[in-house]
Amino acid sequence: MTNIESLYTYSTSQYEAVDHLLSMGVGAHFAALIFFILLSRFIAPRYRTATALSCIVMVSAGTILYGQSGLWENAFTFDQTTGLYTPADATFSNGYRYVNWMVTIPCLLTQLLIVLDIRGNQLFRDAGVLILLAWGMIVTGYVGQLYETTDLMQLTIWGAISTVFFVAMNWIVGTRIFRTLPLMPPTASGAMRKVFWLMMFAWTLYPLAYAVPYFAPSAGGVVIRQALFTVADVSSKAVYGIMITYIALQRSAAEGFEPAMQVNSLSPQKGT
Ligand code: RET
Repeated sequence: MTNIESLYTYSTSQYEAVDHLLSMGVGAHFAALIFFILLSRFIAPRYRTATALSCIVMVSAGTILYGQSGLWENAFTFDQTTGLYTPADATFSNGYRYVNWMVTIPCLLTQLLIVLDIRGNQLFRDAGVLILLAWGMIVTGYVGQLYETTDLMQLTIWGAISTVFFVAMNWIVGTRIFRTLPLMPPTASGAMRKVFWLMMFAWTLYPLAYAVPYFAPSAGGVVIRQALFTVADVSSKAVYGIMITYIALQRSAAEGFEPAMQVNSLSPQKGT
């Protein structure tokens, strides 16, 4: 057993709260996927990759959350005599999330650089450095969470190393955003500033969820942890993607992009 989730018994409301949070996460990501697909034709090709990356993130995160809810349902059985959900043979693990971030975080970082209009070699270099820092953060965090039920010292050490990567990554993200703001159309720069603060808020919820075994090693703590994960997921991926797409739309409009007109065969053509 590697995660504290598998240690406790849950009241029906605690068990259901987690189950419902995970299902809500699945729904939010697939709903946002439709939104991104529908809006992509209104975005100039120069920025469209940003929205396409959101589609990848939605499918990847939505799928992992679907897996998490199945895992949760299999990991506990209802005990008629006590009225509680007790651990079954299968164990629940948050580790799948960490591995999934290896895919989603590079997409989130790259789409940011694209709407900042960082291009060519600069895009390659910035994305490369950010992705390596993100992977360093994830791998060390993944190793740390393996110890959360056995050795809190290891959890601390790996968490601290992971945080060094996290801070370095945020520093670069912040400098890129604030350096580019004056060059952006005014309609987009306000939203970009909000994107920065949304990232700082949402991304910080993940280390808080990691630290739950310190401050609330209990069934209630597990509910708090899964709630933190869900708020973090919906805001760092779906809401963030909507804001990135909004910026891409504003930049497209500012550069005079118009989506191809629909031909309506029933209305009379001009000049006839
Ligand atoms: C870990 C380990 C403890 C220290 C820190 C962490 C940071 C995790 C972050 C995750 C972000 C995930 C996102 C996923 C999107 O799909 C690894 C929990 C600092 C920042 C944005």
